[in-house]
Amino acid sequence: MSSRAEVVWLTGLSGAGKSTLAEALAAALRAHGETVAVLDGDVLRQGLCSDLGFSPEDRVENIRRTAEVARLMQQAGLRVIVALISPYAAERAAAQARFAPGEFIEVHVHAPLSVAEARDPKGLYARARRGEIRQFTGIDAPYEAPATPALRIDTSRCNVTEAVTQLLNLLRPAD
Ligand code: GGZ
Repeated sequence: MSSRAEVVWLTGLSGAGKSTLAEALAAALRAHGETVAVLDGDVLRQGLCSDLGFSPEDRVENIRRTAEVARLMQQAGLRVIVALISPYAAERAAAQARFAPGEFIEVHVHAPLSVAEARDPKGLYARARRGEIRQFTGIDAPYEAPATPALRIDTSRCNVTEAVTQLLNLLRPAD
């Protein structure tokens, strides 16, 4: 069996809770002594992916770059948690294909669109509804929900602690 820590790939709508769960899971794993990197789409888009927008082509490239960085980090011995909308099933499959079997865990962080839109922490859904932002996932750009994720967490039905417990139960203990 591989001794590399699995990559946890959190996919879901903006406002579904990916970043919150990524940071909470990272904190829990660090408390167990793991060295953890979080690759958050919102952060990556400020640097590594600052040349990319939200066209389908740019999202494909965004997912590809993120998967590649995740792979490099994982090979260097880190636990990697990805929080990326990653709306296309084919691109998530391509990301998974970069890893050995069992080393990529796809988690659908789900909230009904109405819930994600009501949270709207940055006001992006409101701007998308007003037409100020185009190609916004869930409004006028698609989100292809995973058919068979390792785990689906409905963040409208459980709290962060419960969600982290479910995530931890998926993972092998660190070597
Ligand atoms: C989706 C957008 C958009 C559009 C800006 N569509 O929830 P956030 O605000 O803080 O994080 C989201 C982030 C999405 O980046 P990703 O790299 O995860 O997307 S993808 O995997 O589809 O490439 C959101 C914000 O950027 N944002 N405009 N049009 N989200």
